[in-house]
Amino acid sequence: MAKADAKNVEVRLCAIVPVYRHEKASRAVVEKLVSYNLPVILVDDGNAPEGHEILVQITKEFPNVELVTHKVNRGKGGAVRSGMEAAVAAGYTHALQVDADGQHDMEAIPFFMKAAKKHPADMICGFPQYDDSVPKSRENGRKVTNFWVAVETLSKDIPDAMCGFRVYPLATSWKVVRRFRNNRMGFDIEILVRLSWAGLKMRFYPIKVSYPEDGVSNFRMFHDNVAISLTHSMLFFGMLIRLPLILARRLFKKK
Ligand SMILES: Nc1nc2c(ncn2[C@@H]2O[C@H](COP(=O)(O)OP(=O)(O)OP(=O)(O)O)[C@@H](O)[C@H]2O)c(=O)[nH]1
Ligand SMILES: [Mg+2]
Repeated sequence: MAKADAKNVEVRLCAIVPVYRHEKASRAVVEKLVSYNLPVILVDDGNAPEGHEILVQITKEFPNVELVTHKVNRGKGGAVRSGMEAAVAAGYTHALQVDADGQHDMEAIPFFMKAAKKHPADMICGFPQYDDSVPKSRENGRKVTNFWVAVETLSKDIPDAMCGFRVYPLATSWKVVRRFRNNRMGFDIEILVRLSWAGLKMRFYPIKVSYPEDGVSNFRMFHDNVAISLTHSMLFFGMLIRLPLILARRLFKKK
């Protein structure tokens, strides 16, 4: 991606916040994003009426916050997809995806904004730095995922594929997202693998992540792990089909 760092590319950045059962925690997240002058697209992913009402209130309270509503829950992937569609339609070039649960260190936002402006064609990803509050099961699940992602991309380009804090260059990402439908938890993984197949450069920067004791997690240990395993099986075969292309690109790049 030699053209990636083109100096005069105009970067119009917004934030996409998918929300399911995190309507209360999302207020602080929105407040922080707005304080950095970021327009926000909140995606209400089929929350109960009281949750929806809270999100409507937030859009009234803060400037530059748009609400996209799903009547029925679609899943995290479905929510980010709708957010991206709205961002592209509104003319944004880049989107910072942030989880609504407030687990990510929001002080890192300016750094990620700068990185996106400096490398507008690249994918800017958070590399989680957990404190002691991270559940062991989640940490181990990530290790398994990251192993499979290395196999699926035949590279170490993606050291973490699950972090919910990242900046998408929308033109490339939306083209890829339109071609697959992974509405659930496998989305975060699948999009990065597919963007890597498409030749996008991945840049990783540390982001602190903590799990508050009273935090709400939607992660369903059995259901979501099965869905993630299916995603990996499909991506593994996807890699086999693309093997000649991936190898040819590597050879060509080395010369
Ligand atoms: N799990 C889940 N999250 C959704 C859904 N729709 C939107 N989201 C949002 O997607 C983000 C990730 O959800 P979390 O429940 O925090 O999932 P996670 O971060 O992978 O899991 P934890 O590591 O346990 O926090 C949050 O902003 C949710 O509000 C959904 O249907 N299921
Ligand atoms: Mg979370």
